[in-house]
Amino acid sequence: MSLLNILRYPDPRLHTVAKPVHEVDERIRTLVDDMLATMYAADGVGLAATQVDVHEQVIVLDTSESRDRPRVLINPEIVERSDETVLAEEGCLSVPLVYDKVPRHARVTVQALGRDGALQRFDTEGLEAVCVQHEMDHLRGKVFVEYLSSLKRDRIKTRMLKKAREEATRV
Ligand code: K2U
Ligand code: ZN
Repeated sequence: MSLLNILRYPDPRLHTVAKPVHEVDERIRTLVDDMLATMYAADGVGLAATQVDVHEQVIVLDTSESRDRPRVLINPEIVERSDETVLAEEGCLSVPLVYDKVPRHARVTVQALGRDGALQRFDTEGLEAVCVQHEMDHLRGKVFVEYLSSLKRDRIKTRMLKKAREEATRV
């Protein structure tokens, strides 16, 4: 298994729209395994393939306390969503150290292929529902800071670019 490089906002590749996976084959299973290893290593609870510069519809997540109950979502669709919304604090591995509240549907029903290629359908709520919506935004080329005001977003962009410059000049 390999740890993959996570793109940092405002990298333009984060705004690429992911394409559907045509076959859940060895290449996709290896990608899933590498994404899971990368997510756990980065202490994330979710990761979209877009964030590792692979523009196919693959998401991994694990919102369990024990960090040992991964979900793999290939070609995910939200087929039902509650009218009720929640305002939850979000972060993003592509926008480190930035947290802010984003409105999300409180409950969603998700349909996707699993790592074995089988169709799965489940209802979820709470942190997992927020995470699924956050990750599916990534597959549409959307980063959570785009829900924030332009003033906040511009400040974040400036901070991220400054951080990237500092890291590039660090020996
Ligand atoms: O997409 C990512 O960068 C992974 C996010 C997923 C996520 C965002 C918001 C809410 C739940 C999951 C990371 O896991 S960021 C870590 C995190 C987790 C919960 C709340 C805030 C930040
Ligand atoms: Zn994210």
